[in-house]
Amino acid sequence: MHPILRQIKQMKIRGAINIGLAVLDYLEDIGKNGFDEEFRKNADQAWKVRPTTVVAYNVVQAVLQNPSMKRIDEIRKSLHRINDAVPKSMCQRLRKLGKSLSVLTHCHSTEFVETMKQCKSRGMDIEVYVTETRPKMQGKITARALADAGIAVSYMVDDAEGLFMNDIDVVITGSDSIRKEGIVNKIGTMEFALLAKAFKKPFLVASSIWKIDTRKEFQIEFRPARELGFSYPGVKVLNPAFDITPWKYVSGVIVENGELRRWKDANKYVLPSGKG
Ligand code: RUB
Repeated sequence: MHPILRQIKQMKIRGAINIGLAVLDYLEDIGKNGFDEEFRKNADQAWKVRPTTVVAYNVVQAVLQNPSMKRIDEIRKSLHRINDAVPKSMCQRLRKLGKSLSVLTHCHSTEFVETMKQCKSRGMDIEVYVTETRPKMQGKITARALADAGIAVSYMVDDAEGLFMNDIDVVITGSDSIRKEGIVNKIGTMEFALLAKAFKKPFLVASSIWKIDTRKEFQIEFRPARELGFSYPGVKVLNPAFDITPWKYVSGVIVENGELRRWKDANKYVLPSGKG
């Protein structure tokens, strides 16, 4: 396996946009041998390494439309712009909720962390609760990044979210894919959304038009059982990496130039890959 794809598989590179950027590095590397049939075949393998995360798929489709180094570079610039545009939109949305906000999040999303930094730089008073996110503990990445940015942050076990639901103003997560069935994100996200609904708190998602998923076939990635650190004869260990939050629990999905409240709203956007 190509070293970049191996790093994606082993989650040394992770998070939807980072995976998309790494896939572009991979395409650039294999493109050095030319953009022929072999390139097309190998390009199509890239998104299958972590199949749930649609950015990788959309990036591959966009490059395959017109494969060249220039095209790869254009797409790279477009992905980099997300981490500026989406946090800006998200901050404007959050400002409507108040100047001082207590936020609950799950896992690690670059878009979420950048949003919190933007809000702070605009003078908002932000406090974040983050869950550890078993079994890979990506909550630690979020907690460290926020603390390093001078944002008040508390770290807690995954099942503590219900206890703090009364104390927070809004739940925000990242997203891997926006689909007809709902929002695909780290396993556990659906519980956050359900609790938010029960406690009448908004559930917002930081996303991007690159995450709109129009693939008919879709699979939730199941990772190796060994990541859970438990085995016993007769016990089947399940390790799904993502879940799907139905649209009825979602208050808004923030993308570059707007907000989606239902799947139908995705029709307004032509995907950069040309599909959609
Ligand atoms: C990460 C995860 C993130 C999204 C969005 O899962 O679910 O919320 O990928 O990330 P994993 P970003 O750790 O399994 O990749 O905002 O960085 O695109």
